[in-house]
Amino acid sequence: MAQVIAEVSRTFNEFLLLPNRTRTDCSPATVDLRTPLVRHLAGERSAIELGSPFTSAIMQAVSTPDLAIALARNGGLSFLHHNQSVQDQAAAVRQVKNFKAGFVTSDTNVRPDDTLSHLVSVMRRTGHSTAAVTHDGTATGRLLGLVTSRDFHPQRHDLDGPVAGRMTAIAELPHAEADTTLSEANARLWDQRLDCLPVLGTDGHLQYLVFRSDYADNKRFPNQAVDAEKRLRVGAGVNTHDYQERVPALLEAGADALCFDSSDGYSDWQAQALSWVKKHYPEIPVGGGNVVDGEAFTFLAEAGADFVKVGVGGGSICITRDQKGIGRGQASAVLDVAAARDAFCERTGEYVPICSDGGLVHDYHVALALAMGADFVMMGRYFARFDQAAGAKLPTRDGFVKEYWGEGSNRARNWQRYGQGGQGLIFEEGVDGYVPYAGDLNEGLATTIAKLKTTMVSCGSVTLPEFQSTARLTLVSDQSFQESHANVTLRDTPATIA
Ligand code: RVP
Repeated sequence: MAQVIAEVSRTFNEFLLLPNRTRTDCSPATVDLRTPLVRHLAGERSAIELGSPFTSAIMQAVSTPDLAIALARNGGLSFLHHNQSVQDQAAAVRQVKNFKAGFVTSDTNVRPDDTLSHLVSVMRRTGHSTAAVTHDGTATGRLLGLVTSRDFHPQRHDLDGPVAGRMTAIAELPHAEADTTLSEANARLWDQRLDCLPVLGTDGHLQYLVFRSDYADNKRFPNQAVDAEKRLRVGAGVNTHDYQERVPALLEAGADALCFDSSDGYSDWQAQALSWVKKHYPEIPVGGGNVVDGEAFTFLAEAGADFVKVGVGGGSICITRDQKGIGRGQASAVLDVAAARDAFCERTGEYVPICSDGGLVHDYHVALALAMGADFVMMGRYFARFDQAAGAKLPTRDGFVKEYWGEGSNRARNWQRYGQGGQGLIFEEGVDGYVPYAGDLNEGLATTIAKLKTTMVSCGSVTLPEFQSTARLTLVSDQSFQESHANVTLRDTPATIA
């Protein structure tokens, strides 16, 4: 007869945090959201730490290079999806690794013999008013000068004349060497009262432009997740089918961490794949999952996983529970796996971080997941709402929405993630839908981080380990759940007030 686990399977909505005493040293400004990403010795620091405990889902609709850049600048990490060719995924990793904050690849470029009217049309197309004049009109050609919209006027100058006649030539143009840091470039912009500083390679070819107008933006991200060379960090999803080809290509492209991505990671396939990576590429951290109980966590940790993802069936686009009857409430899953993580650490002296993946509906669910022992969270729906995600932004009667579809939907057909036998999906495990549009990731995530910090302050914690070890949770009844919400008629609800 099957074993029935006595404990009910619970979700985040069934819990609330109790406030703890808030000390005077405890304020949002002193809260430190740093968290370990990968396996490390207990009491030591993880080789990769995130500045904030957020990762974006390994999904077509979510983790684009643009989103990875924005999230890493905010201290988190994206895992670029593997539902694309090895070459395309490696190129996406390269795009993130090549990003240099404040160093812009010029998109407005002309040749010296191009006419001013051509320049006007290029500026109109890009919306930018500074153009690089290079020998071949490309972003990386030999720089001959800069020309801006202030250098000519259609009524004063002959628009059929060449750009060279109005540009500031390279001989008179302050410029920087390739190894210039952003703070050195910014210092020159201000000291020499420049609007733009070109950065050149040794052969005089243009590499980047640094703009004074980006200065405030560059100061905005004190918490970036960067590698030893100050490049933004990025992760990549892999699967148990083509990993022997995919893993080396992703490493070559510069991925900082990999993660086996499966709707059910408690399998010999995943253990074999983890061991293969550990044997051939011991230097690259690799995570596993997804699991929902301690037994499965221990299995993957022993197989070499450097972190383990928790969650089956809770994703907002996921219908695995409806289709297969497999899954577990996310709160119960995280609590069970966190206990196994601590027991594993006690036994081996090694701490293997865990990630709560999927099913985070409200911002406060992030705090609950962390309090329950998750070291970081992974979110799909949350990030899919932002400009930087892949889905199209579409107008509706009430505003905008973004497309968001599951990896197990017919649209994504990520059969490598779902063990249905053979190459293809026999039935869908995900849906294709819309989420409310939420604008720029930087602004949305700042609000979520502000809420998380104030929750931690109410719980008397300034670090995540402190939060995890001191948080007190209570189960809520249906009645107290209802009491949690506003209990008045809201102003923007049409209603007759008696
Ligand atoms: P959510 O944040 O609730 O949108 O959930 C995202 C998670 O859902 C992903 O990280 C992944 O684990 C899971 N997922 C992705 N696609 C599907 C599916 O099609 N069923 N599920």
